[in-house]
Amino acid sequence: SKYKKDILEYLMMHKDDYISGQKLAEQFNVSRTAIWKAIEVLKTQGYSVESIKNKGYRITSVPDHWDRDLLSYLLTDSIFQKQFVYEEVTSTQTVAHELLMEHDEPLLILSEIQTVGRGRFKRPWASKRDTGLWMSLVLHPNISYQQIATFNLFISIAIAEAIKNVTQLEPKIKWPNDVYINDKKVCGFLTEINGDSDGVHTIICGIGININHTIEDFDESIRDTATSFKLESKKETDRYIFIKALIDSIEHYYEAFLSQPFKELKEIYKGYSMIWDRTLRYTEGNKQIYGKAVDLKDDGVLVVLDDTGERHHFISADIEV
Ligand code: BTX
Repeated sequence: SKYKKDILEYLMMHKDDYISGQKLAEQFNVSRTAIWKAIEVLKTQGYSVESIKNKGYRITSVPDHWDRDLLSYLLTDSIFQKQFVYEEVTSTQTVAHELLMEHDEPLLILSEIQTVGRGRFKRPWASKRDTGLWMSLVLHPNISYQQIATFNLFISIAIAEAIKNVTQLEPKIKWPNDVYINDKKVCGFLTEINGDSDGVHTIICGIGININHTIEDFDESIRDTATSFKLESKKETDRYIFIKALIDSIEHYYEAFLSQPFKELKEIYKGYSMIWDRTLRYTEGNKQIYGKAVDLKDDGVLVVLDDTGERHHFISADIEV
């Protein structure tokens, strides 16, 4: 239906009121039949629409799959005005790399399922249907290669804060690329860049978050190490409420990333961090050590002290918890 998006937006904007078919027809200058058809489309797409005689229509619940029109309504004020929503892709990162060739503005790419979701170092990222949030964001900063080093730090605060606000759980950042809840991985993200001799011009940030997974939704291989909001909070999270909070938070911290040195957010970051005061195994390339993180430098470098008192510097490492 041509009018589904308009009517959806109107009903969402007046979520607590009943809106009559007559009123909608006048609002959009179409027939009552056209309105009725659009409401039927909403229903087939998973919206519950209450319809009361002499009062009108009201949306009582939204679908549990991603609907691009609802997303676009929620992100009306966002910098991500170009949104791409898919049923299935290999990886939203791969799609993002293709799309950015044709678009110069910020992009948001979301898919219900990824068949070849990927983590760092070509590791697989499990991306089951309807349960999580598998998303890539394309941003166009004008920054130096040196500046990009702290991007992940800002993004991880943004993710942790959104999780905390929406779920009331206690997310912890595992430097450099993950967010954990109760010592289990709930989110992984990765940042890829395009640049030239002048610096970085494109960031492609892929974020995977386990939301409504039950334990059976995870493969054996990650069942002991992965978790979801639902497993931790014992309740479903509305993915639309979460994505809205997440995008708001990311925009806020992206703005901070562009305008403030990381130094100013270091204490907030440390407050969310889970690696302090613990002896952990650090692996970077061929190098492997056991040690305790003792400092995070302003440029994002992590300082780790090993048993013998030697200091090691990491810009990115795998940490075993
Ligand atoms: P990573 O390399 O730190 O994490 C990958 C590792 O995490 C895997 O080897 C596996 O052990 C474990 N793992 C895999 N899937 C899950 C899961 N769903 N929950 C918890 N643990 C898991 C972190 O990489 C970066 C992941 C980014 C994923 C996003 S999703 C949207 C975008 N598209 C895409 O292909 N990747 C990014």
